[in-house]
Amino acid sequence: MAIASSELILNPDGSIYHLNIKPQDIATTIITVGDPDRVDTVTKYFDSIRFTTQKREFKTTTGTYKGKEITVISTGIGTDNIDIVLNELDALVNIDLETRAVKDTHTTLDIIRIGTSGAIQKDIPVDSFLISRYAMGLDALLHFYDSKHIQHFEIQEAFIKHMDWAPEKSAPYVVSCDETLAAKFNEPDFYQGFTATNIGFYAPQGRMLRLKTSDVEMNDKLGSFSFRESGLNLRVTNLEMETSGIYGLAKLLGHRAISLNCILANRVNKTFSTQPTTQTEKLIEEVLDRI
Ligand code: R1P
Repeated sequence: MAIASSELILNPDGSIYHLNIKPQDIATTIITVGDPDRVDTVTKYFDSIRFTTQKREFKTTTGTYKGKEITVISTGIGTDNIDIVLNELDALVNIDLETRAVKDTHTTLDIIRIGTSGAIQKDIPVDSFLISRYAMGLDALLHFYDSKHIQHFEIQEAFIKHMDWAPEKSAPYVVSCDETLAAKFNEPDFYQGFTATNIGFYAPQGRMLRLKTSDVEMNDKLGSFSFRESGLNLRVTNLEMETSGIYGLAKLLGHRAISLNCILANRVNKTFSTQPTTQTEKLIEEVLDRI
């Protein structure tokens, strides 16, 4: 059945609405970064580039790295943008944009986020690398999708209780990475993380400049949460703004996703990296060589 033009919006040249790209413009391995300027920082390592475009915060470049075709796309900040990027990337491979019908055969994308983040555990230092094995979504995105079957309810319930989570905030949801892709990012090079994703940078991550947060103990409680049941031993390791949305939507849409973070701040020790650009670039090099 054809999807209406109001639901699947295409530009006059046939490209998808926000990303401004066509099916032939992307590879099946996709690296996402937050900052549009970071796209070039990744693709400068490529052997060759065959496509590049930008619309709003969504810059896309496709090329090859050591012979492997990869697309790098910037998402901007937040899970609201992740909603657009994941749905539109999926539409490019799994919907026939001419007939507007879902294709009979499914194409799986490998989606690899290379991001930056702040640790909320004392022992995870700035400049270290972390893979998010799980994500705690504090951002509500997944609740708008039929998604209960991919959420980890036991962890969610324990978290809500531990945090004394205020009911006026959206219910936390827990989603996980793709284990196959994650297997390439083990200790000691990568901390194995449980990443909390929230909808803002300041109060939603416990920062107070001139405004007081509604729960001044939020980060302390986040840091002291632990879940030791069902063969799991989890603690919340870091805070950022995209991973839960990527994991949730990738799983629902049948794609494989991992999120890799360069830890730039330690919120407990109150430290910030003195070499954020160099370290983020080191993470990029690591990731390109492992995927
Ligand atoms: C906030 O400064 C931004 O940086 C982090 C957060 O998730 C948020 O997007 O990630 P990126 O560096 O990947 O954008």
